[in-house]
Amino acid sequence: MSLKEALAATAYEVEKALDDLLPVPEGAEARVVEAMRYAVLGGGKRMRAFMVMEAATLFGVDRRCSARVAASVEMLHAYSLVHDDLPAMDDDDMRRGKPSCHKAFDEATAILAGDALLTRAFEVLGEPDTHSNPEARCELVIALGKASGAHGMVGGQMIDIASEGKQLTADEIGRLQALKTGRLIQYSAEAGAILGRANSMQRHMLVSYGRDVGAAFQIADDILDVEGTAEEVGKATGKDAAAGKATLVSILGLERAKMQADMLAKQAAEHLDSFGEKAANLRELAALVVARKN
Ligand code: GRG
Repeated sequence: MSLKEALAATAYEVEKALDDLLPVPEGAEARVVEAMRYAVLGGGKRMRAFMVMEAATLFGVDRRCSARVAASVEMLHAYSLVHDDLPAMDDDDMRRGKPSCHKAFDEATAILAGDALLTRAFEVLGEPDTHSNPEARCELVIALGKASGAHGMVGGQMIDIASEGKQLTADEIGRLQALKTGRLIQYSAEAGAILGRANSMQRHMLVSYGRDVGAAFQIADDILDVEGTAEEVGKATGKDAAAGKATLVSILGLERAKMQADMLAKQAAEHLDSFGEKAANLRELAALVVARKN
């Protein structure tokens, strides 16, 4: 199976898991679940989900378990996109090629849908079907909390907001991006190791892989913001420059930024040497992340 086929097959599997995990209730609260489903189903590259599933495959984890963790990560990711698109944040009308959640529903519903996606993500991780070992479930919950909270993704978003109009150094931008984007991608690889009860060296290798893929991904995203069109990317482009936001592209220039992303993707793949052929898809994914057009 080619990487493209593997990505499509995993996306299908995770879509099914998300559909099952988000049933629409009776009653007036149905609207928030409809908004959650609107935000998380039927879109996105499912790159984080693929990383969870592929990393778990290295340890022969049951795919029904890893699909639940992949679905949790996609719920958490979707929450961040819904909240990031709100008028109080980035104020974006389009996401994944369709109206953003607050445009399709309303602002209050979008806030609630984001909140409920976040909480459902943790609930799913804690449920016995996710792993027979409660210690593994606790580790999944704690690591996701660290990756997504004030010392992770939300912290990165706070730094981003607090830095508006300021000239950041390359190191400061690197830290901001490692928190805002990188930590959840890193978690996606680490979650596979947690599910597989990997030893500390294997877990460390997957964490390093996730960290470098996350950094490469963000540089590629900044490059797309400069070079991509809204049709290709599924959201407005040119936003960083319009907002006067410093990125590694604005500091290093396009060519050096591309070199840096390529270097990180190569380094990410090298962290997986000890896993041999079984990690071929994850290695190819690292290359795809920097070559992508959306
Ligand atoms: C908690 C409000 C809040 C925000 C956290 C992650 C984040 C910060 C905001 C999301 C907006 C954003 C542009 C983040 C940068 C990371 C990024 C490029 C996300 C988009 O990820 P993709 O390309 O999206 O994987 P798909 O749609 O393919 O899932």
